[in-house]
Amino acid sequence: MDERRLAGQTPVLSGKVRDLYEAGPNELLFVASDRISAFDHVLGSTIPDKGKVLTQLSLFWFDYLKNIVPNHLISADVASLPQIFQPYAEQLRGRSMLVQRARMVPVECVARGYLSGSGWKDYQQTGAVCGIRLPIGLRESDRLPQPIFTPAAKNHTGHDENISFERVMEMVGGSLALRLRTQTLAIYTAAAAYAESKGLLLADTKFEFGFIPVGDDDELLVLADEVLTPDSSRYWLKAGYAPGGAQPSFDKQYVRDYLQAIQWDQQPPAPALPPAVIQETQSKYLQAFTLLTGKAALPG
Ligand code: Q0Q
Repeated sequence: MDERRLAGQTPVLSGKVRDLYEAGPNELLFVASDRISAFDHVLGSTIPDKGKVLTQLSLFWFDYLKNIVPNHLISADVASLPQIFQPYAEQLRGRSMLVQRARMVPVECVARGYLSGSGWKDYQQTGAVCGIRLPIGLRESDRLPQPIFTPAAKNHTGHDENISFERVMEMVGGSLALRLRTQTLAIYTAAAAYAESKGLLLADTKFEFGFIPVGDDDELLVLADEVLTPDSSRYWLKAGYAPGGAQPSFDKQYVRDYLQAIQWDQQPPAPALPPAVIQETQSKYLQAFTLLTGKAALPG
């Protein structure tokens, strides 16, 4: 699907590369586009099948993790979508999920197994990440002694800001804060071990949780949003892992290298990508899909 959204339908929520549509009183339609963002900007080119790969990876991980944490997925079969979406079936096939509407927890639940990105920046400045003190002398991309919970929340400008566990407790209460940390680390640990067995290091990842109603007066905490995709996670090729500096992004390195080569000033409008970079990037997404799922091709 190109950068267009569903013609005639207005998303109830739109992100840079994904959209949410109303699909009923308790349902939403989560659609992953082929748009790609880099340095916080949506680029001028789409990557064919990117949205399908990311959706199929979420579906894979929801199933892999089903004994660890429930999730918001209802169905990924376009035939089961409400009638209003049937005219878009071909546009939605493979890149959409009908999900249960949840009362979202306003905390980005990030788990880190390695020191990278904002975690590396915070460590360089304070020796800690989200208030968690780390051993002295760690290098960029070093594996951490154990995975850490490093939550974030939207600040007043709408950007994610790392926050402490104490702040999470203030925001959602102590009991839920503990549940979020425990669940986040349990999911990360299981996913990272699986990914490493397939040759990929899961450096860090961001989960979103929400509550869905159960019966008349109960709620269930579920894993929502997309899960363990290259857009919500940092994946590195284990074979090339070399701490002491930034690692190549498994999926976006070609894009980043190109944008650096043309000396883009990171101001809009974001440039388009040359065909070779598009093809290489598409290939990397498909490679991630095959490595993790064992499937040679996307479903038809
Ligand atoms: C929900 N988002 C993310 C988002 C823009 C996705 C709200 N099951 C749910 C979900 C989900 N997933 C959400 N709300 C209620 N129930 C997901 C951040 C934002 C486009 C797509 N925001």
